[in-house]
Amino acid sequence: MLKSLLAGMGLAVMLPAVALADCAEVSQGQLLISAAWSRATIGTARPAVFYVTIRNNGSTDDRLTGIETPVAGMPMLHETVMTDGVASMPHASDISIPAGQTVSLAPGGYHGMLMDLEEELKDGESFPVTLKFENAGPVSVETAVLPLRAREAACGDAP
Ligand SMILES: [Cu+2]
Repeated sequence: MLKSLLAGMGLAVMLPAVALADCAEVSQGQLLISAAWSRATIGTARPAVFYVTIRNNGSTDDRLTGIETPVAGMPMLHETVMTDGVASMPHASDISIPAGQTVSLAPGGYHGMLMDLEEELKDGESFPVTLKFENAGPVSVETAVLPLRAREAACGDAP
């Protein structure tokens, strides 16, 4: 919130570049998308992850119906489900973003799975992901690549 305030005042240049890359906020319609991040990969054989925080400030429910990115041939939405202590990741056809609520794609829950990776993701780099919303339409967000063992976005003030 502080960052968007500063950006609005034209003071964004005073913030460290790293913080901006990791914690870009994009608003479209009633949605605020923030803290998009992924993890570095070793080669391209295994899929990469995509995590993000979506805040719905409106009075109408929305729905995330898919994601697209130039770094992966088949990006998908997944859910993490525990059954008898065994985790599985079924495909999620869409993710509900209820009015007035914040939904996070995060480790252990809903997440993006970037299948058919086109390039290795390197720590410190970033890449664009387009989120497709039923009501708000497509929204692109710059996604920070964090180290292999990262467990959360590197921004302290994620909603
Ligand atoms: Cu998955």
